[in-house]
Amino acid sequence: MTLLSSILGAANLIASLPQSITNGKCGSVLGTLDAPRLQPFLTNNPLPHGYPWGKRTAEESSPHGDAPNTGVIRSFNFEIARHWVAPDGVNRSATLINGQYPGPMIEANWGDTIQVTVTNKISSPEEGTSLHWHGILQKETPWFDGVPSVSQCPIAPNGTFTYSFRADVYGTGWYHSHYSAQYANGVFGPMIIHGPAHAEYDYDLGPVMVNDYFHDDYYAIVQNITGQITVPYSDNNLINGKMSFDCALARGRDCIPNAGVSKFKFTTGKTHRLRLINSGAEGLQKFTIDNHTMTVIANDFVPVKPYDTNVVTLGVGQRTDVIVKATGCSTDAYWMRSYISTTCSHTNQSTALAAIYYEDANTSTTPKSVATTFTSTNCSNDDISITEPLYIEAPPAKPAFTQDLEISFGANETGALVWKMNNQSFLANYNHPLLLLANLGNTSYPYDPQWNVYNFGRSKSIRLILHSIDPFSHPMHLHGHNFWVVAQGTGRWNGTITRPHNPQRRDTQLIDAGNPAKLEPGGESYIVLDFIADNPGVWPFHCHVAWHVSDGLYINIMERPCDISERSIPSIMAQTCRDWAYYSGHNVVNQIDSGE
Ligand SMILES: *[C@@H]1O[C@H](CO)[C@@H](O)[C@H](O)[C@H]1NC(C)=O
Ligand SMILES: *[C@@H]1O[C@H](CO)[C@@H](O)[C@H](O)[C@H]1NC(C)=O
Ligand SMILES: *[C@@H]1O[C@H](CO)[C@@H](O)[C@H](O)[C@H]1NC(C)=O
Ligand SMILES: *[C@@H]1O[C@H](CO)[C@@H](O)[C@H](O)[C@H]1NC(C)=O
Ligand SMILES: *[C@@H]1O[C@H](CO)[C@@H](O)[C@H](O)[C@H]1NC(C)=O
Ligand SMILES: *[C@@H]1O[C@H](CO)[C@@H](O)[C@H](O)[C@H]1NC(C)=O
Ligand SMILES: *[C@@H]1O[C@H](CO)[C@@H](O)[C@H](O)[C@H]1NC(C)=O
Ligand SMILES: *[C@@H]1O[C@H](CO)[C@@H](O)[C@H](O)[C@H]1NC(C)=O
Ligand SMILES: *[C@@H]1O[C@H](CO)[C@@H](O)[C@H](O)[C@H]1NC(C)=O
Ligand SMILES: *[C@@H]1O[C@H](CO)[C@@H](O)[C@H](O)[C@H]1NC(C)=O
Ligand SMILES: *[C@@H]1O[C@H](CO)[C@@H](O)[C@H](O)[C@H]1NC(C)=O
Ligand SMILES: [Cu+2]
Repeated sequence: MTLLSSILGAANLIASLPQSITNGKCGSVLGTLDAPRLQPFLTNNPLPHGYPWGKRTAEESSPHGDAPNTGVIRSFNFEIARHWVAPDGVNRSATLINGQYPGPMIEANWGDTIQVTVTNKISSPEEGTSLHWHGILQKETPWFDGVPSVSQCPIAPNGTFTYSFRADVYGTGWYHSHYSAQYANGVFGPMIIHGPAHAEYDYDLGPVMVNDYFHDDYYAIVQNITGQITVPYSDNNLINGKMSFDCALARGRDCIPNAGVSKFKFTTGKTHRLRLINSGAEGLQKFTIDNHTMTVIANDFVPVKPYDTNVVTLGVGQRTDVIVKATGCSTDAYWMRSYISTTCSHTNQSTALAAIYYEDANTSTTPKSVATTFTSTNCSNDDISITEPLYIEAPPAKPAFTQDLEISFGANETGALVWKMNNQSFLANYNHPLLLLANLGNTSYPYDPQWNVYNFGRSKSIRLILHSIDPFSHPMHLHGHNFWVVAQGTGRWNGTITRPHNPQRRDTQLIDAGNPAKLEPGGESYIVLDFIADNPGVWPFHCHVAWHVSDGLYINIMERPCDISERSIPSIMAQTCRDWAYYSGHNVVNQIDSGE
């Protein structure tokens, strides 16, 4: 019997393993019926006009320009170390934060300061680390963006580093290690920032993290694929860190069948907010709920005018907030399903399942609902003509600078097969973070073309026209900004902008697969991204597929370098580099990939 038919056909849905073995011994309740519903905001704040953000509203305040400053600090202590866990029943050594898989939830109000003290206890073997706060703009603190070789040196083994930044956007986010592909080992978690309401709903069920899952250590995977054409197949697909596995495929590892799936509660007639996050390494997800329609209300940190769908497409790094009306009866149970697209990605077990129980349902029963059929099999996000931001904002009619970028795959000068942007693959140097060099006035690196720095000088606005002819889709993520997606499609862009007064905005967008068999102009795919250069710093723009960024699909955008040199950077940044220099001078750092 296959895994899915054994789960779907089971008499009851009682997990064979406790939460402490599947998701870590330190008290994570994510994915269990004990997970608390979230409140509209944290109340231990000053509440001018009744809200932490005062009179600001989603319709009239820019979600990325008008952040309040509440003066409230939310502190967290994160210890990163290796632990044995079995999220799907296969016992493996993972790299976890505070012993939890996924990592602890960060929750804050818009305008609060999030302060996270990270201690690197990764041992046997030791590794550097650093944490990136996906989607946070970091306008006041570009050095806390968490990218080794760009904004900081890695945190050395046994080292401690405190990130401190404003929750300058609101909605559903996540954080993850940006050191090599380390996050695929478990170094990630949800980050929820409460802001002005922009849709009505009764209950906030909190994060729903979906991710492809690999039993092997990320290091072994990267070692196997770097410089080659091999693609790794994920072993499983998880919702909030849970799913069962077919132990016949465990390749000799300890495996316990029926480890258990995540469970959620619905209340008849009520509306429920689900915060979908693709925290995977490679897999593009198609998310559905049997017999229920979803209303999309935000993409990444950008609220949108609500629209209905029966399937949500999520590239790696993307988030979508949906509202689901509980239209069933009080004793009903339904399946939530997320599929790794086998057209767009590579997996040996595509389907993740979680159970939804209505208020009077027996929470041990196996749902008997029928899967939603959907026709969206492409590797694109929803059509940008239907994803309209709630807060209206037009890009400049004519960008100050336009940069064409061509994605390709091929041999580098030493014959390794790598990903390239404009014929150059990225390779990091952990010892020389670009932001710190730029702060010292050094913005030109003629001997280091592999750093892939695009210096846009004083340009006030930038347009990136990204082309691709290779047969993969790529979720492209820009740090420090929410870009406008002014166009996407196949062939050559003809200059037409979708909804010029208010195009789609977000921080990660899929570029669909090109068709290498078709000669131009038919075979290319493209996305066109505009942003205002209002954030002096060095901002990575990269594919979020862990294996692609490992193989160099990455550039650095240097924005307003003159303003970078005027910033006063905290001395902890230089100290972290001295500590890393000491560590790397006395130990071999096996940088197997681009570094990111
Ligand atoms: C709930 O379902 C389980 C499994 O089918 C069953 O063993 C149990 O008796 C049921 N509980 C109630 C209260 O009906
Ligand atoms: C997983 O393996 C480790 C190391 O062999 C062992 O200490 C631990 O008890 C195992 N966990 C389970 C649930 O079998
Ligand atoms: C880190 O601490 C552990 C335990 O004290 C020690 O064994 C290890 O050598 C230390 N590593 C470094 C790089 O200092
Ligand atoms: C690496 O490749 C070898 C040879 O193909 C294979 O036996 C091994 O399982 C692979 N390891 C991982 C982690 O993919
Ligand atoms: C080519 O890529 C390989 C694999 O990432 C790397 O080790 C090597 O240094 C690269 N060569 C050059 C010239 O950048
Ligand atoms: C649920 O969906 C199935 C399959 O599409 C359909 O047959 C059934 O009528 C639906 N039930 C409800 C309660 O909507
Ligand atoms: C996963 O799928 C690939 C491609 O179909 C196959 O070569 C490989 O053997 C599979 N691995 C396992 C563990 O089933
Ligand atoms: C891909 O599918 C989505 C639905 O999920 C649709 O909105 C979009 O138009 C499709 N894109 C293309 C290029 O066909
Ligand atoms: C791309 O780079 C390679 C060296 O890695 C060089 O041989 C080749 O001429 C370049 N191609 C183009 C079109 O610039
Ligand atoms: C800038 O930094 C690069 C990389 O460390 C170095 O090679 C170069 O000499 C520096 N330039 C100046 C003017 O210091
Ligand atoms: C440009 O492309 C868009 C989208 O493919 C199409 O709808 C439009 O008709 C084209 N306009 C011109 C002038 O070719
Ligand atoms: Cu990619």
